[in-house]
Amino acid sequence: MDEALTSYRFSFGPWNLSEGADPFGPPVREPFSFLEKVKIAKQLGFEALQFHDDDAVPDLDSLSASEISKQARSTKQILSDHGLAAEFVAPRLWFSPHTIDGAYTSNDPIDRAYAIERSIKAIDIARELGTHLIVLWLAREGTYIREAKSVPQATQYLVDAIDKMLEYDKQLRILVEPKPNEPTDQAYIPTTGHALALGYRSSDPSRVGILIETAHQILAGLDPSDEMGYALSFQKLWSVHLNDQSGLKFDEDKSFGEVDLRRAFNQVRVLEENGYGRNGEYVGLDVKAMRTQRQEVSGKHLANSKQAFLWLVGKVRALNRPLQSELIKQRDYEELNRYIIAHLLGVPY
Ligand code: XUL
Ligand code: MN
Repeated sequence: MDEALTSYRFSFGPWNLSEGADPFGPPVREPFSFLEKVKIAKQLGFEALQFHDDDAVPDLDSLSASEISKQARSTKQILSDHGLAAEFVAPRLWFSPHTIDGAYTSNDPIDRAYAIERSIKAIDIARELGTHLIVLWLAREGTYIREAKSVPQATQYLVDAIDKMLEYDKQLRILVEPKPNEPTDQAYIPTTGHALALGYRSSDPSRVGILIETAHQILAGLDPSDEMGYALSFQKLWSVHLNDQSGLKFDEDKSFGEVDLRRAFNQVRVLEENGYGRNGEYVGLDVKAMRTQRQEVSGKHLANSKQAFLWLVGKVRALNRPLQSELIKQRDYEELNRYIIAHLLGVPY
């Protein structure tokens, strides 16, 4: 590989190695221990893991500050022993009874205080794991019915929460992961544009960026590569959750490229053309193993997604750029279309 070209580093979250439970049925596989997950990550050539705060420190709500740091240090030790880094920590603000009606935007001040406290704990954990990145997937910040909350008020609560985190740790960088719905009917920060604007309302916009997940963009009726390009133009694309999604339904988290190879190609193209990864950004995955996979082959969605990404990097690098430019100049997009299809299929053009 050319030295000047990006060589990508990959990450995923331990929740991506799961037991196959869905809302209609129980687990169908034995769980892997955290250590086993770390070994799988290493064996598949990943360089970092992503964390929910309680992936790193289970049951953290029942632990003291010193117990939390002790457990976080022991998680960090396992990572270091296997040559893995922690990419980010995301406070899990959607499990506790305090987050039933939202976390930062709950109507109950006690719940809002819990959300901030929990986020501060996530920051402490991130520090122990050696990362300055916090991801906010704002799972329950929205409403089931419009009349239940005030949007300007909720937006202010979100800005205030971000400001408190930025104030607590001066090295912290926050990545907002937008998603339009699920579990809420309508989320308050559904798109890249909303997330970006929220960051610019904060006390330090230079420390608020975006994580874009493929499936979330599709659920919002948007094109993932265009959204990535938009965030890149603001230098705000600090992580990605690559996966795939078949139409407008629940968040499927399918393997990258599984549904629409050309859509996957364009995501890789926009990342590659804009130097994604050169400032240390990881190519993150958020993919779910099919419920039908047996446990011993339930890591293949990770291997396949990474492989698909790398194959598509090859396709992007092998694009006939002079031909592309010429067809753009002639405005012959039908011919460009034909060339791209031939290129992706690997048939003579
Ligand atoms: C939810 C989702 C989360 C975040 C991390 O749809 O994508 O896994 O990526 O909390
Ligand atoms: Mn995600």
